[in-house]
Amino acid sequence: MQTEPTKPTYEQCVRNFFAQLQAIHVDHLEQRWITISLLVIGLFVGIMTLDALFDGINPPSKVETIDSAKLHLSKEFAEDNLGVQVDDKGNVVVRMVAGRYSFFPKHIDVPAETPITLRWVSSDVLHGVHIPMTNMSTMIVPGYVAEITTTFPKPGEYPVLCNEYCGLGHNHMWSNISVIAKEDWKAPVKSAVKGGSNNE
Ligand SMILES: [Cu+2]
Repeated sequence: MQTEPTKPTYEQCVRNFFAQLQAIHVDHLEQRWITISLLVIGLFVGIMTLDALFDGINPPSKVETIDSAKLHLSKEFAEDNLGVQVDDKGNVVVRMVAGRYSFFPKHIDVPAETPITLRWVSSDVLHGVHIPMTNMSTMIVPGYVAEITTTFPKPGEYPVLCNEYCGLGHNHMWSNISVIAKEDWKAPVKSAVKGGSNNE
């Protein structure tokens, strides 16, 4: 009489797997390179984890759409609404448009040691924005709003650079931000922040 083979348990499968793994002959030199590779991967993952936890460097997870062809007609990114504004809760919000080959407005003043929410849109093609010495580095994809909150550690002039090739004038696409001591900075007199997540 034939008996039906019993199904191996999960534990047996794991044991078999490790037994087979141990039976494989791995050359000493190979073992050394596998160890080095794993250490390098561990190092990179560790750096990324530390950056994400302590420096706020992580991929943007928010998806907010906007019609790039009608930015001038949108409430939020209309020309007179661009630049620095302070909302009712006292948060500093900066709105900027990236277009071939500049960032608009061309120059802004913001306070140091203050969390600043920067909202970017593109009026034409894919751009990028990078501000050295901060966690500010993102792509500005047409049709989407890129948002990053950053803090400028100390007063000074910070360059704003496009880091995605956007055409022949790409290398001229830069701007700058003046970071002023917190106590010397005055909020621009403007109408209250308009717009937000409802740009359509
Ligand atoms: Cu560019």
